[in-house]
Parts: sequence; C-alpha cells; structure tokens
Amino acid sequence: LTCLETLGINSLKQGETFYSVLTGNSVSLGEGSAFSAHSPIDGAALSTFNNATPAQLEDVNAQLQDAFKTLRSIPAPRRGELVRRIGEEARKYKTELAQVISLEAGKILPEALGEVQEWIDVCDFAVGQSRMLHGLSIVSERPGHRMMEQWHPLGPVAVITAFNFPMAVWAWNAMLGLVCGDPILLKPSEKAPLCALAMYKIAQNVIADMPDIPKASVSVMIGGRDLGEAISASPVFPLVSATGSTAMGVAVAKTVAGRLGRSLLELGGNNAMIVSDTADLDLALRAIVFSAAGTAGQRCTTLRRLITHESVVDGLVERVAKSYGTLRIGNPLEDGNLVGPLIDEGSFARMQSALEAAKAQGGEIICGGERVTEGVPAGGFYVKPAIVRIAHDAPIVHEETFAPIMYVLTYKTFEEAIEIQNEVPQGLSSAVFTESMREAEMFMSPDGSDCGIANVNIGTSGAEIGGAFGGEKETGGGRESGSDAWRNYMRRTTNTVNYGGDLPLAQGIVFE
Ligand code: UN1
Repeated sequence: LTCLETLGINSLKQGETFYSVLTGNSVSLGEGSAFSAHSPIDGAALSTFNNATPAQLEDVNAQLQDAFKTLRSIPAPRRGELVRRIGEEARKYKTELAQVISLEAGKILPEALGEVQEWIDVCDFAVGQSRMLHGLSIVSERPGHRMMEQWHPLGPVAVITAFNFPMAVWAWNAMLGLVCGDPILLKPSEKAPLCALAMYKIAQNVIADMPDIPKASVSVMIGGRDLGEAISASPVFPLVSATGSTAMGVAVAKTVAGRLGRSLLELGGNNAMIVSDTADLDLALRAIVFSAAGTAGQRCTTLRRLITHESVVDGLVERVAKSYGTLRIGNPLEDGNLVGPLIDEGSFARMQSALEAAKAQGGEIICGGERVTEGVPAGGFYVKPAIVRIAHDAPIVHEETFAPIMYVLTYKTFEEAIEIQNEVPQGLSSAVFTESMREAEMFMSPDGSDCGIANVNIGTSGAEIGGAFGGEKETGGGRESGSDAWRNYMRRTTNTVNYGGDLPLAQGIVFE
C-alpha cells in the first residue's frame, strides 16, 4: 500500500473517509451514504467513501462552466503542454499507478502496467493532436466568397467509467478532451475509486505548476447511480461519455437524448474469433489464450466465442485446454501469475449461472469454471477459465458474461462462420485466423464482420490507442481514443466569408 502514500492519495481523506468531490479548487466528502471499496485480491476493504449526491453536482457544474470559459480560449498547443506534462508524471509513477489498478481491479501487474502505458500513449497522441485540430477549407459557389470549418471546444464533458479499465478509458477521453478545450468530470466505477484519486492527483500536481490552467479542468465525483443519472440529465454536459454495461448505456443514452445532448458509448462486447482450416494454429493458440483468459475474462474485448472450422476444432480445443492447465492463477501482484481474481462475488455468481445455463442449453464444459481456493489469497474469487462446447444459437452464447468463459462453436463454410460471428446483438471486436487472402479480405469487407474492430491474425483484445476504439449495435456506436475520435470533444462551425462587394445568394436565388 506504499503506492497510495507515494501518489499522495492518502492525503485525500478526512479521518478514514476519502473525499468524493474533487475539483482542484476544493475537495469535500460526499453527502450521501457511505460505502467501502474492496480489493478483489483478498476481499479486504481498501477505502471508505460517502457517495457524492446529485445536490453536490450543482456547485461542481458551476466550477466546470467557469473552467470552460477560461480553458476554451487557451491556445490548443498550450493545452497540449498540460497533457504532455501529465504524461510525464504518469511515466514517473507508472509502477505505483499500476499497483493501484492491481489492488482495485485485480489485474495482473504486467497488464496493469500496460493500462498505464495506454494512458501515456494517449497523452503523446493528444499532444500531437493539439496542433492538428484542423477543419476543411471549402470552395464557395458564389463569387468573392470562401468557406471554411473550425473546430471549437465543446464544453464540460462527463466521463463515466467501469472498474476494468479504470485509468485507460478516462485517459482516452480526458487527454483528448483537455487538448480540445473541455473540462473533464470523471465519475468512476465505485469499485475503483482510488484509481480516480490517483489520476486526479497526477493531473492536479501538473496544474499546480500551470497557473493559467483552471483547476476544475480535471474534476472527480465519486457516487452511485443517482449521480450518474443527474449528470446525464444536466445540460451542463454537451457530451456524456460512458463505458459499461449495455443496460447502463441505454439509460444514459435515453436521458442524454431527452435533452438532445450527445452520448459517446462503449458498452458490451461478445467478441468472436474465426479459426479457419488454413489458420496458423500455433499463432491462433497464443492469441486465444491471451484474449480469452487474460484479465480473467474481464475486458470488453475479451474473446467469448471461438468459431472454429469443424476440421480443426478437436485438436485446437485440446491444445487450448492444455495451455489453460499451465496458466498460473493467483495474486495479481505476484510475479508469474497470469490470471487474477474476478472483481467480486456477484461476478463469480453470474459466471456460475451462465455455466449452468450453458449446460441446460446442451453445452458441454470441456474444462474450468470452478473456484480456485488453494495457493491464492483467501477472500478473493479466483476461477479457472472455462471452455464450453455448445451450439452457436444457444441463448446464453448471445449474452455477455463478464468472466472467463469461452464458447466453442463450429462451422463448415466461411460464409456460415461470418453469419455466426454477426448474429449476436453486440458488435465490438472480432478476429479471423486464416492464411487465405480471400478469407481475410472477405472478413474485413462490407460482407464481413459487423464489428467496430475486425482483426486478422491477431486476437480480439489488446487494441493500440492509435485506432478508433468502439463498436456497433448494442456496443453503442461510439469511437474513442485514436484516429479522428477527437472530433467528439469539439463542435464544428461552418464559416462563409464574403470578401466581395456584392451579395449574391446561394442557389442563385434572386430576392429583389
Ligand atoms: C475495455 O475493456 O473497456 O483493446 C477496454 C483492449 C484495451 C482496452 C479495453 N486496449 O483490450
């Protein structure tokens, strides 16, 4: 727990209760009910908070609006300098930050370090972007006229995150949002509030040395569902970016749409990999094990459906099961462990009922699913990753269970494989393993995968930050992180300028 000390998180409390409302200008305790966040490693209580209430949002909103008035006219490269320095701080404290992720989310340290690296990477990306917020120059149909686009800061942005990527998802939104000129209010998962305090500390340390940057540009409110609802309903936020379950996303989307705000959603995945009869199976094996068992199956990009050609399925499943047998399961902070705990007991219970449902629907459990209690810290919910052979259209296969269960399905023709891949309501990530150029191209074509991410000879998880991240259908349609995702955080104006001495009307209209 020295990481909490080193990062200065322990200074953010009154007695034993951590602050829930932090705006840079002030910190205060929540005024709602108390809750404790527990470490999934051993179930021990890590921190105590009081929920911030919707009433407390009012003062924060006023601070965010004030911050916006200043931030929007600070030159974007200067805002890039802010993000550059935040990236340097994150580099300096990479290990400690990763330890906080491991403590709260149960992620093994190498993957937690990878998550902090995503934050650092997106800082670098955003710094460059801060000098590239450009719009188009457009020819006008009228003499003596020209047209152009400008991208302006949008306003305060609310970022609602999930427990499983407590730092990276905030960073995708916040680092880009800041260079775009938007103050960022984070409402983190109540399962990972210390990660939020760590990020707040890092950013506020930088802001302390940059007096021109309004402090509330990086704010945090830790609270429950009622706070999320109040944020979604508040016209202060032209954009609400939310990551989590589809049910949560639908609730946010409805409320935000009700006031004609924008939502940026990154919701459930039910990601599949097609393994063709031409595939390099050694490569596929490694990708399957990382994507399906890594992070204990708790990534939105986790591989959940393995769609295998019927001629290679038996051998492949045997090799995956054998490899699962060698995976070290245990304390995520200990060297050599590759699978940490599930986030909590509820998650374990949902995994067990999914496995029961799979059996009832004709599935055969090839291996795994059971709780591990030996050689792991008591009080944590450690499980063996499960492999289930089942029909592609069994109802449970079409649901996302946030745990390490991989359903193995078979196909005969490649067209059938793509149909199976696309038949679920979610549309985040997908992959094909094939040595056939035709299959690879077909998979990426308009007739292929309907997901936001479609990989060839790479697993479904572990995307780089440079691409646009997100997916279709129940995944919510948002795209975050790289490519042109910065545009989410800005508003576009179209300017038509008349430098002539006449006033010709568009469309040739004569009005005299
Ligand atoms: C998530 O699980 O919410 O592609 C994000 C990946 C990571 C991000 C996952 N870069 O697996």
